[in-house]
Amino acid sequence: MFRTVLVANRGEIALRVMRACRELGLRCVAVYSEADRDAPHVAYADDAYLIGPPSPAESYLNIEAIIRAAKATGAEAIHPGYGFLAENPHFVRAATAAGLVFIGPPAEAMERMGGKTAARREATAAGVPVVPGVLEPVTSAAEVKRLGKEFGYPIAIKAVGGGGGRGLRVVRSPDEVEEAFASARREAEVAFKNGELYVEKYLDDPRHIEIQVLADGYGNAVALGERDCSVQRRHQKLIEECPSPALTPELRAEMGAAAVRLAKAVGYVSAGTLEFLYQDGRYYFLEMNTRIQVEHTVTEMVYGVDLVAAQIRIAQGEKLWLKQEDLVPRGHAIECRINAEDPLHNFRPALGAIGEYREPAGLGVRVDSGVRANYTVPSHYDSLLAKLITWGANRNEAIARMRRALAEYRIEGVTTIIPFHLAALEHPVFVAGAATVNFIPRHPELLTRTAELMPPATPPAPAEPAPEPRRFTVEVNGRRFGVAVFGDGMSLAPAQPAPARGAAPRRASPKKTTLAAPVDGVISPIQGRVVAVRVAHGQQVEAGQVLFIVEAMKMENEITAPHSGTIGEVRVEVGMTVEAGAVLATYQTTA
Ligand code: MV4
Repeated sequence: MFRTVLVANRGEIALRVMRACRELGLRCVAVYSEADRDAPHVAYADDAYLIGPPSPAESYLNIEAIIRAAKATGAEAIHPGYGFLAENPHFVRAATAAGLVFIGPPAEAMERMGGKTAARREATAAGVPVVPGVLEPVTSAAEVKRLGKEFGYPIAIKAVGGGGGRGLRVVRSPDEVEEAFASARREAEVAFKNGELYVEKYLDDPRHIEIQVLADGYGNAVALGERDCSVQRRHQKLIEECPSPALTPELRAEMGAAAVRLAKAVGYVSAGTLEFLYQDGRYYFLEMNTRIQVEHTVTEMVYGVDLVAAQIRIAQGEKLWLKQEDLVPRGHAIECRINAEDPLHNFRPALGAIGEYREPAGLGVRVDSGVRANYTVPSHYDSLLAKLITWGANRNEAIARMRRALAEYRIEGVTTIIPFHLAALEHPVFVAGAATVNFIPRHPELLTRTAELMPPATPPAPAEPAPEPRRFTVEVNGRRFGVAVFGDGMSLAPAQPAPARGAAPRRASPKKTTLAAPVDGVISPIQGRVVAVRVAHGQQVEAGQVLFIVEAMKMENEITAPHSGTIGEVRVEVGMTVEAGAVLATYQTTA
């Protein structure tokens, strides 16, 4: 048994996990980076520990710093959330070796499902259907051509170390094989440090359906139905729902039984998700996610099970208390991810200072948020601000409720994808429950409608420049401590009176009007790695032209010319890491 849980994550999922801890009577410890001192997850925790600089590699991915924080705060267990270290078997082993309980699967189960060809072999051995294809990596383009002949084009070349669509190439004829094979290998080597590739028959118009499982440490496992996550853009899920409009109760039971067989076969423990493609009434196992997922919420609403609390109780050694026959879906739930992105500019991240912030409420509405009013969202992490989940007695009620809740949501100062969601939820294909993974690319009218629904621009909330901390020496029980007070020192104080509506800006400070850009240049709005440079010194560019691609949190972001003109200096090259606000190129002055 443990009494204190360290949550090795940030944002909405850190809060989600801490809420489950509180309900179970457990103390919760937050960790935070220098960029997250003011973050809601830090304020919520019983105790919080600084683990390093803003960059994830030095903070939320820093295994040693996190284990040190657990030791220093008396935590006995670690919940990893999703992303960051959640599927890293080295982290599991390091935590266990330090005497901590890892709230998640054993390292061995992670490893058995980590490689995609290994996962396909495990599935095949457990009698779970996989997409027709190979069970061992391929070694040459010639071999891929033979497989193309055998399975028939199109085929998919995929990375063994892959996930999230990276290293995926669709090949439609033999003469495309050489190039696709070479470029998939390059991408896989860079992304996963593993250039191994494999081949599957390509399904042209599948749905993404995933099965939620819970397994205990005694060989028991149950399935909690499916989630349909077909509404994705470049492998980023935007809308998820439970149940899938496509499944019958019979198929749900069959896929659930297949998922339970496979989870048991690999010695899985905790919450896990098995991803499938579903097309023409058939399902095919793709891969397993050995973590709690972003969209676990819709399953919770429909099955009435707190999945995070279940993970914790299983980690405490409890035997599974749920019986498969008792797990019956009730009603329908939908989740819309509330990302700070501009849907009209390729969903590029639009993080910044949130001013007014008001969440929807009422029957059947759940908001899992990582932000609040008057909060500057750090640019070092992903763009997920919050998740809006609605439950209804049936799918139409859940949709109507979601449209109502989206319309109530006020987030001022940053651009969000709420208008895109409103457009998707009124689209006849979505309303009919007919969306496949090609829904967004095949319906450009979604973006036309999104443009109509965009709110008028609100002036960005004045970003408070980080003030110098004030330093004090305090004495606690006769021991002296150096204390640094960041901000106004009031952000943790309860019941701050809200400023009256229409009152003067929170801090009238005439100096803090919008700063003039110090240089006339092309600025990266995000921190990330430069993966393409499409401009050179002296080049004439048009406003909106894509000049750079910066990859951040596994997403490629197009950086465009803010206005037309002639480029002076190009200051970055492919492979460089840039900070948010970095000048990537300058314009030549015309004066
Ligand atoms: C596929 C496929 C069609 N056929 N495999 C993309 C990410 C990776 N997890 C699996 N992906 C796909 N694999 C075969 N054999 C289509 C996709 C795919 C996709 C899958 C799930 C959700 C969205 C998608 C969007 C495009 C392609």
